[in-house]
Amino acid sequence: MKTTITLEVLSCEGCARNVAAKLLEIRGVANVKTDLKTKSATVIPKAEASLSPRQLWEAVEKAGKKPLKLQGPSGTFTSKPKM
Ligand SMILES: [Cu+2]
Repeated sequence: MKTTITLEVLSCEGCARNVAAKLLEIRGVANVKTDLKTKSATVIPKAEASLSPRQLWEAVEKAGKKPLKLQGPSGTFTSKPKM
């Protein structure tokens, strides 16, 4: 199941690429799609992989962006998930 992360700001392709690259570094992530219009990144896991929402949230922060909301199989979060 995919996870969608909405960011405070995502205004150019360079930043979108940077966010996608950080998310792709996480083990178990198969693909990442970004959308400047909705300021979001959608993470598709590899089959059977269950991703840590906290790790995804932190990857966005490492790319210098602020996540506002994360929605995925483990729930909906509006602050950094604990796990
Ligand atoms: Cu940018």
